[in-house]
Amino acid sequence: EKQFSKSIFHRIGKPDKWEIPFEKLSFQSHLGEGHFGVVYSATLGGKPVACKILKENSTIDETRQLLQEIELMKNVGSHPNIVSMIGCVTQNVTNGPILVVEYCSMGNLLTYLRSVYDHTSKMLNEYHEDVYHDGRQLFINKSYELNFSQIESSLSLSHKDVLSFGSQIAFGMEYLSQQKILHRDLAARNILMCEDKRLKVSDFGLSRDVYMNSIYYKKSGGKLPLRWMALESLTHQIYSTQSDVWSFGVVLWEIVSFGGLPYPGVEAQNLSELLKKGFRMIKPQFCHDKVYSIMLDCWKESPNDRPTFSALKEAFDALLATET
Ligand code: ACK
Repeated sequence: EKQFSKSIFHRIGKPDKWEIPFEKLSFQSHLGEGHFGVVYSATLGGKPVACKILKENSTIDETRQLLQEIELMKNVGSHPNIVSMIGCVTQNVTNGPILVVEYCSMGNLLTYLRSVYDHTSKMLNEYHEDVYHDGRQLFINKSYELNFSQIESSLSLSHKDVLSFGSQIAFGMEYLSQQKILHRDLAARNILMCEDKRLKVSDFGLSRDVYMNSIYYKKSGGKLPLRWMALESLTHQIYSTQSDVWSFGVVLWEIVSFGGLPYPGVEAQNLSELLKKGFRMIKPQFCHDKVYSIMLDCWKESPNDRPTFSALKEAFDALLATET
């Protein structure tokens, strides 16, 4: 199968303006692994870039997926809150295609949130013996009467950061939806961070162009991000921009819970039954009411009752404007 994948690869794609000669890339370090690819940092003419390549022994299907991702990204265009494509290597390479994208120095949002959590709980534990954590939830002994702003001042994730994250992700997703692209795997692990806490929506591994249909029916199986999926995606395999909005609500929950696993204590296979009955995640301890109410709106049962990404961006910008 591998040989076949190489031969199909050689037949695919004529070089276009995106083509980068392989020699121009100097590879540096292994950044991590995604769905099916491996990500390396590299430089291109002295500029840092990130390169996505296939894992060893990739199948023909994975080769096809990476080529599909390359083609999709060529058409996405650039936006400040979307990881943009720099180019690709598809000619004269034996180990499969390479997708070259802009480098985001701070890595993914989930890792960032968890390091904020670890740093903070360590700091709090040093100063307040009655602050303890269970899983990823922080508990504070009421007798200390620590209020949110005191806690917040010791975090490197302020309420303003939360609002800015919400606005940035919604802005990037608004752009994607205007390009008629569904993400279908919007999660903190698929959002990258650059300097100054600038966020970029990434990983179009599962995304699909929607073209004429605004709703995409997924036919075949595969590993699904169950805890991020909208109710109609879980029950009827229906995906739309409004199911991406549901996932956006889960990302908000990940942010305010410092990188917690959504639906703590719930088995993923029981999720759709619970959601059908109206069960939703409770407000995380450090979450402001207004942010929680936006989350709940994203998790409305009927897709049309959920806010649009444009409305979400406006809502976060309005909340940001009230912060000084
Ligand atoms: O937290 P990370 O370093 O950020 O670990 C993951 C890993 O590769 C697998 O996706 C990192 N990564 C992916 N794309 C980029 C990029 N464009 N810039 C920097 N790091 C990236 C990601």
